[in-house]
Amino acid sequence: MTEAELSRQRDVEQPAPTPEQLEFERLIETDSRVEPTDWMPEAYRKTLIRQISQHAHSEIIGMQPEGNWITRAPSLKRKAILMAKVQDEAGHGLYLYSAAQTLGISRDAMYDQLLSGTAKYSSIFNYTTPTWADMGSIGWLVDGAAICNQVPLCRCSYGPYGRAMVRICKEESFHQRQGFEILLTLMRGTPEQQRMAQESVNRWYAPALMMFGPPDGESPNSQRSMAWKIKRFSNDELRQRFVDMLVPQAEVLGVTLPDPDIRWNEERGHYDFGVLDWDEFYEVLAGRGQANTVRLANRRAAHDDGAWVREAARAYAAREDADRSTLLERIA
Ligand code: FAQ
Repeated sequence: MTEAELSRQRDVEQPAPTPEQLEFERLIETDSRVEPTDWMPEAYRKTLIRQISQHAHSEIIGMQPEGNWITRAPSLKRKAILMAKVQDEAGHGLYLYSAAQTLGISRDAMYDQLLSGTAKYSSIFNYTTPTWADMGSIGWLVDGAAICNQVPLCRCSYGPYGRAMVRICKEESFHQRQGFEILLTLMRGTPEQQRMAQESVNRWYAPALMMFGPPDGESPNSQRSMAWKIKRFSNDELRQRFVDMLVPQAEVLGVTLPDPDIRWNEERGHYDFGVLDWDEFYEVLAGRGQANTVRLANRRAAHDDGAWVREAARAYAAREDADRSTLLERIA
């Protein structure tokens, strides 16, 4: 159902649409981009701010599980690769905060929401990373899920978000391959390394599937976001796509996906898979995951430690402004 049809269904008494509303509906229906200067319904703006800021926070908090391994990576080369990956996640967070700012929210307001614990970020980053193999699982499964979810977002109806996603997806593909390669190396190694890889995949598989969000029947935002072409596929459709992608890759790796119900369904043309433990998902969202407290505490400490950088940047910008004004006065 299109957004125009949804609105008409909600209220048949609605006044005739304004020219701005009609133009917005045309942009959505013709798969064109809505840009920051275009008129947009308040609910569309709010949905985008919600999704983009949550996404940005996820990238920033998502630096921590891997940041934990930079000093302990098994070689200089592995350290350099991991450091570059974590820096990429920081960059993704910054593009996304910038995209959200075009909708009229300040970066400080978004930081406040994150630091005060009122904002959501992806459930997956509340799981701990006790072994080196977890760097492989994050790349293969977490970045893999992120790609499945985010490639369709490159076609998001809101221009700045869609464009940010193009670059992000290119980098995520590289991240997924580096994770796959870590696991492949371990699976070609000693029995102990193989066990480490399998044990890690056992822990990350189900949480990675939960990254796509609750089942469609429990997803309050999906229908609206799909009508507005923010989301192009439902949570369950993307989860299915991800499982279909994982099964052959797991065979190449030689790992077993920890779900005895996975089997090819000829009729559907997809792999069937078992029911996930959604109680665990809602527990993590409620702040009771393995690492929610430590993730937020670390973020707050990093924010406080960075106060002098923000102060220096403000002083520098003020001096540049003053120099520019003096120059303009001289020219005038
Ligand atoms: N975790 O109605 P829906 C990455 C919330 S980036 C926490 O289905 P929607 C890169 C949802 O917000 C990973 N909360 O919601 C990386 C909503 O709450 P609200 C992040 C979740 O928006 C890799 C409520 O549940 N990616 O991995 C989750 O239509 C490695 C109801 O849900 C994105 O953010 C969850 N998993 O669909 C970085 C992609 N799922 O706001 C470092 C963009 C749902 O009403 C290392 N976002 N919720 O209070 C999206 O595609 C969508 O927002 C969904 C959720 C699919 C996440």
